[in-house]
Amino acid sequence: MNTPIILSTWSFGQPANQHAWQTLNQKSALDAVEQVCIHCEDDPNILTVGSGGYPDRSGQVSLDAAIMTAPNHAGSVCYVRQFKNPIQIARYVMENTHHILFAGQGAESLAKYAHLQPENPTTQKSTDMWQKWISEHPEAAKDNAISYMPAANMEEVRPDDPETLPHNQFHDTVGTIALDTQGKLAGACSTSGLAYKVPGRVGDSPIIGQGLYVDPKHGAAVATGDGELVMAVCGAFLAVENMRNGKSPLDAAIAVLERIVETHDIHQEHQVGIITLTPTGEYACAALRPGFRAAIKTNDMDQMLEPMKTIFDNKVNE
Ligand code: SD4
Repeated sequence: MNTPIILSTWSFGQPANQHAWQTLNQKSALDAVEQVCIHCEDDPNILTVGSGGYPDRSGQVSLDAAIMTAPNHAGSVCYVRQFKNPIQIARYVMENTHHILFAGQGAESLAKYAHLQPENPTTQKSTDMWQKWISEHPEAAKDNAISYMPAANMEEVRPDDPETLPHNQFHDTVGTIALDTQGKLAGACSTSGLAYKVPGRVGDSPIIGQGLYVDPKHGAAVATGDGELVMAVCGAFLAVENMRNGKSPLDAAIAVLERIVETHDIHQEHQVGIITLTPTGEYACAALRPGFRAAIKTNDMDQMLEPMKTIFDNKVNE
């Protein structure tokens, strides 16, 4: 019998871990990671997962999600605009189709088989945030070619906490990995992607091997932050591959971040956080820069983890 463990990205991962804990103990890692995502998708106060997320430049929220237990057992969806729980459609894809990724209306048309009711995730709050954003960024709102980068670590912004305000806004994802009492690993992620993205843009989260990868023999990894940086190096796959090649969970994640830095000009808005977990329950949390946090829950622990190592020391490049 294994000791169960679950790790989820960002502060909202902690209540989500608590919500999924019984499921992890009584059912499976797979059910638990799905529960973590549903918990975040259903919470309208989490501004970029599921209902009430940050919209794209046209004011519409679109959602991406993925779930995985093994290279031959994965499902994902992207550009979902009529359902607030994309993770449940992703699980349906994994368990009931021969395919891995469904997009847009194709993904939505599967939702009825997963017994989901349509519900537009674009809420009044999403619309209000969008209207404020276009009034502050009139040029970017008109021109898709103008790049707009959310600031690093906006996932930790809380309006009631002035400490977090300078790191304002705008992207976040719940990514979660778990090991159950049977020694089985599972991972999942769910997001509305980069805030104010160009309509149609899809990030790393729903692409297997980019935002999420699980190999039952070698480990699991999820990435969060700037999807384009993660996608450029097949981030989650590379982290698990590094563990397969003998690196510790921390060195595996750091090697991915180093690869990103080697291949990109890193700007002060850039942040990538990675969490890793082995089939024996060793874990790590690493990031490009401080500010990323992950929640961990075991029989003995229920707390937030700071990155064990970062590539840069400062929250933003100076
Ligand atoms: C994306 N990686 O769509 C996601 C966003 C994210 O924390 O993880 N934000 O690029």
